[in-house]
Amino acid sequence: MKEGLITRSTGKWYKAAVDGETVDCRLPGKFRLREEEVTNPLAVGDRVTLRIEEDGTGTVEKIHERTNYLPRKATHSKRGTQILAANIDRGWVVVAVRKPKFKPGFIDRFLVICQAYEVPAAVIFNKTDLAGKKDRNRMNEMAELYRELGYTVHLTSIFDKKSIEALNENLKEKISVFIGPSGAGKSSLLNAIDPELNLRTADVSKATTKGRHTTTKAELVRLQNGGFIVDTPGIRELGLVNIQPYELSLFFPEMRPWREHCKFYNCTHHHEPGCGVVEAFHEGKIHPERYNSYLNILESLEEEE
Ligand SMILES: Nc1nc2c(ncn2[C@@H]2O[C@H](COP(=O)(O)OP(=O)(O)O)[C@@H](O)[C@H]2O)c(=O)[nH]1
Ligand SMILES: [Mg+2]
Ligand SMILES: [Zn+2]
Repeated sequence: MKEGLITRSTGKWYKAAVDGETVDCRLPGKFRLREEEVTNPLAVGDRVTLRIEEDGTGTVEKIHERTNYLPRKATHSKRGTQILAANIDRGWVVVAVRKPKFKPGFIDRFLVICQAYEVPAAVIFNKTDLAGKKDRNRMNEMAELYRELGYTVHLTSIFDKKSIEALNENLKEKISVFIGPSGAGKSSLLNAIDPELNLRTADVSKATTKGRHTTTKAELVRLQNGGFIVDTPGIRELGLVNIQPYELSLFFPEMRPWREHCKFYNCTHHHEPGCGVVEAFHEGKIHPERYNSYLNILESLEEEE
């Protein structure tokens, strides 16, 4: 018996990393039959016990319990939650200071997803080399804000060796997910960390034009530093699943303590009288951009209902 880590889960055969090697493996039918909420029984990031056959392939004997996972937005044809990746040590949201234009709301949406699924989250502000003085001030303010909320923050540029080294250090021996708008520099950062990866990078102008969106199947890519990274899935694949509007503030760490001061248990901290969160906001205890993101996400949750 060998312990393996699932690195690919498309088609009939799976791939697993076993002692630094890649083993093709099969999943016996009994695992598929289990009636569960989740539609894919085995996802990238899953840890398994394998029986190695004479031909060198593996048979999954046991799927170990997941510490966490990130959901993939369900397609209409399938019921239940699809798993994007399991056992994630850290979810990184990667945004560029400039090119493409910085949109703070994107960060908050991803942080909420991570918070809801118990995935430790971090933020990367990339392309610091393009920042003017104003950008730099704004970036430092945002970095400070997120650090105060408890998130790891890195300011990076592919031209700044030190910043790449620091990021590399944080990905060592871990399973990480990079997510961010097309053109933010995710592939470039990974190439800078590990040139052998040789991932395709694209110009922002090309990357943002319509139709260029390619749905990549989630795959765990091995880094030379012993870490694994989920090869950047499309943003559209990540959904806010199963969150009720009145629960949303649970996933904003700075709002959580004020919720108990709300008059209504199902307060959405929007229009309700006697709202502890809105009061805290007026007292300057919640950053206006974060409250604004909260309202935007709330609106999209209410639309989904
Ligand atoms: N100036 C600058 N350009 C960068 C940096 N990182 C990436 N780029 C450029 O941004 C473009 C998009 O990068 P890419 O890695 O394909 O972004 P992805 O879509 O997030 O994977 C490419 O033209 C890169 O050369 C950076 O730190 N500074
Ligand atoms: Mg890319
Ligand atoms: Zn409230």
